[in-house]
Amino acid sequence: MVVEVKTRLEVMEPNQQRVEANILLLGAHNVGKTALTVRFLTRRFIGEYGDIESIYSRVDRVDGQEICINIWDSQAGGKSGSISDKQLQWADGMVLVYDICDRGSFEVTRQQLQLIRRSRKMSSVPVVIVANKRDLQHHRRVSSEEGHLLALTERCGFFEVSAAETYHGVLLVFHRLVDLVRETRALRKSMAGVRGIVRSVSAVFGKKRAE
Ligand SMILES: Nc1nc2c(ncn2[C@@H]2O[C@H](COP(=O)(O)OP(=O)(O)O)[C@@H](O)[C@H]2O)c(=O)[nH]1
Ligand SMILES: [Mg+2]
Repeated sequence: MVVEVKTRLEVMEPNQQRVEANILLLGAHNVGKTALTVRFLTRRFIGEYGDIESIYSRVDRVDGQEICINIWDSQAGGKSGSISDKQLQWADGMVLVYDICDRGSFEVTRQQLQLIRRSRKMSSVPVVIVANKRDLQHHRRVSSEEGHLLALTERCGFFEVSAAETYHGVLLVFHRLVDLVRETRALRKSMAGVRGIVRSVSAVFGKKRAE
């Protein structure tokens, strides 16, 4: 069961258009998905989190535009790294989280990226990879370079953060992804416009040739 939690942090002015961004958090168990979500929503790090799958909402202002950020803090993933069709359909952008101290979790991220890039609908969805728990340097099992390289080859954003230590790094992750979602939407819209023009031009010239 997925629980929906709506947190209204700002009141919207009348007649203002609200933009929504659905962000799906994926990754192996225990990498800090809920810790990152709670940090972003409340600025706090609590330490222990339950295992309730939830969708949270926060209204934010990014580049002067009001945007409702919906975050699906998933429980799926595990070793298989599976992602449901419902999740794929819902998401406008994805955060793939691994724990720098857990090599297995990095492999789950790799598998999930392959699943996403192979899915026809999702191959161009904006993705940000998050290497979490950077405060635990002495237990590190995945180097920053490996994370960077994966992000570079798969055309993703990359951040190393500590949900335990800072709010700012976590805020940057979500805001970067929201930026990427907006850029992707604008690109799709202009592509649709160009396709429309091409269709109209071919219709006119096609008709002329037929006459
Ligand atoms: N040291 C450290 N521990 C963290 C960090 N983020 C999460 N944790 C801990 O890792 C454990 C799993 O976190 P949780 O958010 O429940 O992981 P999830 O299963 O991916 O949702 C918890 O004990 C958290 O306190 C971090 O940045 N640093
Ligand atoms: Mg969790």
